[in-house]
Amino acid sequence: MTSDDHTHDRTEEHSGETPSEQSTNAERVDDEPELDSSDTQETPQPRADGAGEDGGGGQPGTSDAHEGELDEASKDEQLEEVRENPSGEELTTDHGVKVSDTDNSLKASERGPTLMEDFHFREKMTQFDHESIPERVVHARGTGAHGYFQPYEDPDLGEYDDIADVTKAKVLTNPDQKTPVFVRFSTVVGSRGSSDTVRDVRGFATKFYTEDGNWDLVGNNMPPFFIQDAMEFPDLVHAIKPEPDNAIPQASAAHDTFWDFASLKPEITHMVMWVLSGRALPRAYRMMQGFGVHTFRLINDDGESVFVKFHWTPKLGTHQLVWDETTKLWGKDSDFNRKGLYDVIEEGYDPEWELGVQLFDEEQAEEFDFDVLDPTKIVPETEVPVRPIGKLVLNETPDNFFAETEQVAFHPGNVVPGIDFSNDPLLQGRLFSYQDTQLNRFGSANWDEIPINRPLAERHNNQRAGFMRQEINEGKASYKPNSIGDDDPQEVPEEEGGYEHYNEKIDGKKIRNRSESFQEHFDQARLFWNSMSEPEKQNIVDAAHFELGKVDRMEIRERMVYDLFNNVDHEFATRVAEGIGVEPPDSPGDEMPDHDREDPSLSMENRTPDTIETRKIAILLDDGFEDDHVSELESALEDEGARVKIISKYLGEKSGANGETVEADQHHVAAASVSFDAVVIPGGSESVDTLTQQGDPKHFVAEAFKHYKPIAALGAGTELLEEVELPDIDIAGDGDGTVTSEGVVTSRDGNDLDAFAEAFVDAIAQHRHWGRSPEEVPA
Ligand code: HDE
Repeated sequence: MTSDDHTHDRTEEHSGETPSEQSTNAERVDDEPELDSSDTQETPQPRADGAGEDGGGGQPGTSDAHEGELDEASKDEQLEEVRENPSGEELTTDHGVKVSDTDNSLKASERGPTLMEDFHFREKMTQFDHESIPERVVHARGTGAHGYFQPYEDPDLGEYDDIADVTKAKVLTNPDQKTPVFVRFSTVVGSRGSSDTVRDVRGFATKFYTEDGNWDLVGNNMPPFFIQDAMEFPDLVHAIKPEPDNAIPQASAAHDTFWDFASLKPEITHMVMWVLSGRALPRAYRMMQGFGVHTFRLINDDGESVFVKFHWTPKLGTHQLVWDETTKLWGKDSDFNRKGLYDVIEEGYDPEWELGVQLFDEEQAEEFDFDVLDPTKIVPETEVPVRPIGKLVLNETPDNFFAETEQVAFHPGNVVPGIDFSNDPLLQGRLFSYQDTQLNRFGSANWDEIPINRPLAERHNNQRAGFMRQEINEGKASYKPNSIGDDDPQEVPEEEGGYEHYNEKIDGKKIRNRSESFQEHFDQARLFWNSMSEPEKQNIVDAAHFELGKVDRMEIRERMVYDLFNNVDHEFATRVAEGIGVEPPDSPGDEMPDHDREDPSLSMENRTPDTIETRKIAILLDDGFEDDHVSELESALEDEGARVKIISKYLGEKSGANGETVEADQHHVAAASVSFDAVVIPGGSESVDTLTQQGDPKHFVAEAFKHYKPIAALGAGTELLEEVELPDIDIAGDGDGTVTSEGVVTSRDGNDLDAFAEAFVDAIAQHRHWGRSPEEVPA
């Protein structure tokens, strides 16, 4: 479905009209002029309670007074009021004057100078000159999607058997309610035009448009953070961003200033382990976990509180790319993650995550050997299990990137009754920073009036003015207390839904210091290392070789090895040292924790559900391919939810040996193995002969092998694999049937296609085959 089709579908679904039949605000002006003096752009909405003239009311362009039940479609309906669709319309200026010529400026004679009175030229150019707004200082590059969140009907919540006991947040407890959401995923360090697949943390920010106001859960794809106090954030970001003298490198931590900062900040060690791991190279946004990071509070109707950590778990599993693959993607498919999300939703697959909570009370928190207010620590799942409470589904791409994805503005301070903050000093600092950063990006405190940020819940207050104010607030009284407007809008007691902060008792002296309970930095870094499989450990070591190998100053590399890594694990420090010219340490560091604890939930290898849904599979062929191999394998893979693309030297129709034809979706100039999850070489001697004479197909297979991806070959296709020479891999011979060897599935006779397809689907579900030794493969 094209994006146009998509837009039309949605419009029809909600209004029963096609866009050109509708009378939106923008179009009404262009329609046949049946205007009269009372025709306003928006009919003011009466207050829900029917109160007098001083109480809020309608808001031009976008109503936020959502009357009646809120449902999955509510945000879309609200946005519909500001959608503009030019199809079939006449060109006008911003002020509605029809334009006769938009190619030629108004000149004094044919070859003369342009005239100042050309209002159309001035308006067009002014708009263009002002098209950019400041990019986000961090998380500049991203993509977004609409969807909904719905609590499960029957949450399996263990000792807290009903989450309504611990929170009054309806968004988390009412299974009959689908709350609309907008989610934005992002990289952190790179600027807006950087590559998607850099080694970096990923943002996972969700705006819930709840009936009680907006709740923003602004999280990351890794559960700890780099630093403990918001005061350090500008230093962290200055260190990791391009260096100030030459603005190099872009979107990378691999340079002296970041590792200089890191080597002097032992609190960063735990997060650095995550960033060196495959977590920093997500295969897709839809295959990535999300975390609220901080400890938050849930509050129930009685004002009681429990601590909570939020977890998003993707239905498709948590999967990674490998480093060599990511660097090739920078050039060949630099929108890999952004396009991946857009494409699957447009193709009709709706990515899904489960929201889980870890709940623990103050007494339990006291028992942990870390402080739950310290954001460099996680609450291990071995201590507190994650309890699933609902699902997030993303099912609509935005209509306009700027209006929605660029202008969406998150703020961790947006909470609703039932959800509250903890005293985590990082979270506390964020509560200031996000409002402040939006003022910089939008130049106005009215950023909340932009349609994508506007709540669905009603809002009424005495704010009236400021740059780009959209609402026309009626009445004289814009202050409280007032008598001339019945003292409206009225405050709301807590029992009736007014937000009350948790009544925490605080008693202490003002102090600029770091708590004693924040001083241990290596225990959980070691837990992470212990929990990795050997290939995951090797990935971390390789990443450290790259990152620290880019650091010019020896003393920085030494500090990382001796002061940080050697306090995590001696063997790890030794393996890193060997690759970066640092003398390996003699013995473990003094602060290395004495434990061998593991938490299986930390390894991505334990997050691989048995599914191949949305994986992209390449079939390489040319004229003379074995018809059955292609048609049967293609339908077997598509039945399992995979997306299959035919790749050949040139685009166009390809003929099978038995007369069937297929259309090549991509040609070798544009297609690369790094954009796919697996590759198939079907039989057919003529097709395989052609492929064998070309470099591209052989390179495709060798590179897929190097990146540990599943490979399948049938009949003569097996000869191509033999030619590529895949080390230590068994290829099927005559009479062997289907042979699977480290994710390489082959059958020389190609007879039992059902069994073959099943073996290949299994290999794809495993994602990557780490048992291979691809070092000597030259791809
Ligand atoms: Fe952010 N962060 N952050 N951050 N952050 C921003 O806000 C900040 C932190 C996160 O898709 C900025 O609107 C401070 C943790 C995401 O629009 C800014 C501190 C976590 C996004 C800001 C942190 C995050 C941001 C930049 C330390 C995970 C992108 C533009 C105290 C829990 C949201 C903007 C989007 C964006 C400040 C730490 C996640 C400058 C001061 C921890 C996902 O306000």
